[in-house]
Amino acid sequence: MEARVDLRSDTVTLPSPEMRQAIHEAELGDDVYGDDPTVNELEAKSAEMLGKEAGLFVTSGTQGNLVSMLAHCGRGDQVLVGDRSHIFTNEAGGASVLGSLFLYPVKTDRFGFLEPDLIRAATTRTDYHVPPTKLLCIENTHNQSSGQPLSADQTQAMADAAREGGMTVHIDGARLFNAAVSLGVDAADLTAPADSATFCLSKGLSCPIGSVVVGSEDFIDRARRWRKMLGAGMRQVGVVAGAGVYALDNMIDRLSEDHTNAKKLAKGLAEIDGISVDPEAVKSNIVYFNIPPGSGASISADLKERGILVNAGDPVMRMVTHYGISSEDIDYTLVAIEDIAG
Ligand code: TLP
Repeated sequence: MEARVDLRSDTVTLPSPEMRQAIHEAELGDDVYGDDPTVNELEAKSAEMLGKEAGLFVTSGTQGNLVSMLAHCGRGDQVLVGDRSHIFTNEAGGASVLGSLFLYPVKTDRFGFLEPDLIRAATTRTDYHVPPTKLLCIENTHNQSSGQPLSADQTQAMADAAREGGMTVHIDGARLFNAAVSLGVDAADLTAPADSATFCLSKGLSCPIGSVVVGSEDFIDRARRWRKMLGAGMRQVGVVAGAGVYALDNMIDRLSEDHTNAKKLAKGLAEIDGISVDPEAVKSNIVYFNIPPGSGASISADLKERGILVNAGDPVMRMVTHYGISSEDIDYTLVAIEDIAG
């Protein structure tokens, strides 16, 4: 059956007709010369929305995190990351391979928070036996904690502990606007305690490509050089930046619909025998739930038969809501899962 409900990730979102129109109408120039007005607009707008001096359009969240780590640190430095962070578990060790940085995992609590005392305990400065800690990376929302949003106070507490140890602070805000919408705060409040942040356009904001890094002018200058070195000095890239500008104006408020759908999904799943999930823990657009061990491959195959796509986790499965998922899609999915797993 043709796929009709794609819950694998919010990365699968397609641009709306209006976004395609914005792409069509985007003014273009050579961005390596700084001549693409649409990219310049996107970078300036992003920086303003997140309360930083400057922005940099990058190809992906992974690239945004990588150029940020490279711009904050030097060869042989240590970066503190959450042990269940995307940077540590899903970015192919790029910071170590390409930047000679040492990633040190700090235990993440179940809400995506890194206890300040654990940050302090992991801080190294003068001992020559260990690489010096230079940077703390925080993830907001925290993907593997069911997309938990971290508040400005939590972020401040982590950042304070890092600064005591002389570190700078980066936020992997792949879904930062989901966090802001979920908490009902300005995204800039969430980035205020940090030196830099990355957010993704190509996830819940539904753009086809791209992420933006924000920080001080100096930091962005260094990140721009790293982006060039990584081969991502792009030319008439306003064709995709146009989607980003459109998204920042039009796609943020609607993220609350995705959160409502995720909550509805979690509540429905909690009613199904054999499945366990805490709907209260679902605060944005990501639902992780437990299935009977060994059943992941067959559940995902059976769902696929009914046109529902999920990644085959076992015994923990993930579903992500987004612009392409309606409330009816959630109903359809719950009926299917009840049938298959219940
Ligand atoms: N996450 C993807 C997969 O890679 C797991 C997903 O489907 O959730 N930070 C966070 C917190 C992310 O969740 C992701 C992507 C990234 C960074 C990387 O973004 P991209 O895929 O643009 O490199």
